[in-house]
Amino acid sequence: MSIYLGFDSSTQSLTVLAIEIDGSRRRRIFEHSLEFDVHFPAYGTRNGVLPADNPLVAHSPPLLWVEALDVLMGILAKESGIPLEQVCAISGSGQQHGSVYLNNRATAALEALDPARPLADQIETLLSRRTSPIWMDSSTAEEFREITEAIGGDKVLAALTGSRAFERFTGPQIRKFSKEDARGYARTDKIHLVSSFMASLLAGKHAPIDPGDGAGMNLMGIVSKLWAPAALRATAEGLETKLSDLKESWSMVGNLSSYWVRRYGFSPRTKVISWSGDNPCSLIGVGLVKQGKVAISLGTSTTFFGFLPRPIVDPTGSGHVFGSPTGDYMSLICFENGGLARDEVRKEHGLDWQGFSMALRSTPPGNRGGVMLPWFKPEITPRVHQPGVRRYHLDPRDGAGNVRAVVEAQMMAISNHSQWMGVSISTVHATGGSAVNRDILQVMADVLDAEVYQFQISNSAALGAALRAYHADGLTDGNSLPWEKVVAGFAEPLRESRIKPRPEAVKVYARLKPIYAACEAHSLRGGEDPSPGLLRFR
Ligand code: XUL
Repeated sequence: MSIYLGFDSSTQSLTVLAIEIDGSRRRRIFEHSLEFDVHFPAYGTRNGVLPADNPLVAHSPPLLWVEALDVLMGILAKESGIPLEQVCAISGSGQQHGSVYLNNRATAALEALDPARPLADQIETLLSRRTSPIWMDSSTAEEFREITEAIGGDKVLAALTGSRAFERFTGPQIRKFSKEDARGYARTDKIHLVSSFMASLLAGKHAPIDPGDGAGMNLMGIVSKLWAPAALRATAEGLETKLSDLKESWSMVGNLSSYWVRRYGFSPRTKVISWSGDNPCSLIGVGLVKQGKVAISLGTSTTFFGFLPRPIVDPTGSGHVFGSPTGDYMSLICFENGGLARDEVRKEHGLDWQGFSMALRSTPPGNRGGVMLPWFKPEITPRVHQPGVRRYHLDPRDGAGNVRAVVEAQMMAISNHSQWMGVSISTVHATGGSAVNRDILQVMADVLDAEVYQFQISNSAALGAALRAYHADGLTDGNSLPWEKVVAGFAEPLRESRIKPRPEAVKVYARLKPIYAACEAHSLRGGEDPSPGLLRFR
């Protein structure tokens, strides 16, 4: 019997998922989440993010993640009933793009963590930047333009790194830090992603960055999977000496540091496997280990992604190619106005989640031509700098209409902006917190004209991380298990969960999707007024 742990360090919470594998018997044995705002109110975060005057700025306190890891390990030791000394390997998933900045005391201090003292107290003095810019930050427009120009344009950067520059990507974020706080940047000895930072805490040494998460930085060659010197030069001086190494996703970082062994009773033989980004981990957690199907993750962000055998670049510039933890690739588009936008509408109209579902059920597909552009926060896809909800033929006081409008908008945006991937979508694997809501998934099925499946474990990022730990544990023992076998029995969609597209609704959305695109164009680029089209649609 072998036990594996997968962590998910996300925007709003830290989760751990434990799986047990005993021959063909595979089961989840424990899952626990700590919501940052609720469990660690002293950090003052809202939805995991520090309040800021500038709506384009989104930072989180890295010490919060450190403390959450310590507390969650304590819960594993005291409340889970898991024999911790039997945990073979641990891996994890981190919110992508976020970065953590450490000074030159970190290397020695990580190796000598004192199990008698809380971890956060020991990490505090190692930070050369108190806060971490995260994926919701869109304050680096100037820097991403400078990087793009220095490298020779969007197309060159996209071909080199898999994405043109994006505000939230780590390269533009590092450049901004180096410009605004040159001394802080000079004091920085090591820059980590959330994923490699958390892995470093576990292993008690600097962990490498994997190509899954490394691709979200505008710094890694997407084909070579090495740091791209031209991108480093365009970003900040001396960057090549500050980044952690890039290594395959299945690399063993080391054994669990004695901090965890002595403080909580793990075995010193427990392996720490490289962490990856949450989307690459989810790819594994929903079983997308070969080409064909696609997944939609309904978390704080909404992401749409699929497995790719080779990197292809989005000619429209809104999508990304990341590494897959299998060693292949994945395509992805990301929407910032996901879970929080749905929640905003729900709260605005005084509804609970049941009321939200009822509203979806009581309104017709197409919402009688009432359209919302749900840009509560700056949007990534399409790029929206000035946040603000836009409505067409939709009364802001109409609760049910606004509920349907926000969900339809999210699904139509996915459909319209994913065309570059060139995949014909017939089946969608739905994951993330909101994937438990079948009424939301019905809209997804109708808009995309695809069958939608749910999973037994909705935190596919934590599951993917635990499965990656299992896979890598085998590899380090000379046992190379095919990925289909790794994910079998866990990351399989529930057959009985199938939600079928309804032909009448599919026809409605085939007419509405181009009008939705016209609303976006009207609002962002001063395109033609979509009202006549909407009135005809009604
Ligand atoms: C992906 C992205 C988000 C974060 C959320 O590019 O920015 O999905 O990974 O944690």
